[in-house]
Amino acid sequence: MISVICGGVGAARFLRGLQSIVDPHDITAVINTGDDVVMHGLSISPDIDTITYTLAGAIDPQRGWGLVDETWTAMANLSRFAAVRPAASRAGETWFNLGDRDLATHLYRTARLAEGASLTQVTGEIAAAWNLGVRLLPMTDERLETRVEVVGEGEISFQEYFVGRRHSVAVSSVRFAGADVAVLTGAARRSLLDAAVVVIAPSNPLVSIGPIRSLAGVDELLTARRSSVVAISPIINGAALKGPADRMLTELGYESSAVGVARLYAPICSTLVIDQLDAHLAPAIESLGMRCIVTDTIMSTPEIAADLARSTLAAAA
Ligand code: FO1
Repeated sequence: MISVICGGVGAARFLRGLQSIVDPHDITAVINTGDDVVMHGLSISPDIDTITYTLAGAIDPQRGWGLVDETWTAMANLSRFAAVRPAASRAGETWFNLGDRDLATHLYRTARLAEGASLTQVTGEIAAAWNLGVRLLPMTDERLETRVEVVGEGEISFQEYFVGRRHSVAVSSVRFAGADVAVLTGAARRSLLDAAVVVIAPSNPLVSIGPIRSLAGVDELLTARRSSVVAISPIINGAALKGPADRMLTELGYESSAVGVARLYAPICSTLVIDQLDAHLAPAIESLGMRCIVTDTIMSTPEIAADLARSTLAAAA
């Protein structure tokens, strides 16, 4: 059994590679829910959605989120109400795009949560509806919300930062509201304890992996089994392939490099997989007490993702 600690796009591509080389039923994904947001009264879990759609082969390949062949009729029709919406109202907002096909997922999730189902149950049902073999688990069934302090603006939600501001504003701090109350689910805990190998996917260490690590006991659990925890650096040649991880690391006082990632993960993880472009950083990473594996980590094709998964599992063996 392999347990993968996941954010969104990078994790989804890694899982797609992994499920092509091992039985998908032997893979569990423990997924960040700090990005979750309520829009139009609908419960949206972006990282769970991205992983579900990617593993189903239904993700939009250009955007990296949402469904392929999407239409946007519902969104377009919301603009009718812009002129009549009272100033203080958030009804009918259109800055966060929900495609017509994607809406079905959020309608189903919201209705099941309202019936009293847990996010773990609903995520399993949605994964089953897409015939996924990989087991998808939200990190928690409680609300934990990633909040971002933007320079000159104050605190906003993660999606207001990521989508609303196109993550192009400087950040001075990040916090995980509710982390003192939210708990890692029992299923996620068992997966992280029982797996032969735990992989930390190439996701943003601060706002994708960070929320999972903020849950009580997670760092302790990983530290206790550190020798079989392997991470893949999402930073290549000093930059993130997608998203704001590089700028965020710098803005929050970390180094935007595979070495910076190694410093964050050294207490919980024995091995870091880095890209060939960063091969010269291997000695600096090893001096932190980690093994360093150098390979191609840019998952531009399913074959490269499969090779990366193979190297990652070999590194853990
Ligand atoms: N990302 C965007 O950049 N713009 C959007 O309008 C947007 C809508 C959206 C709707 C549903 C969903 O599941 C994901 C969506 N995402 C959108 C992606 C998502 O917000 C981010 O990629 C992640 O939160 C970062 O991991």
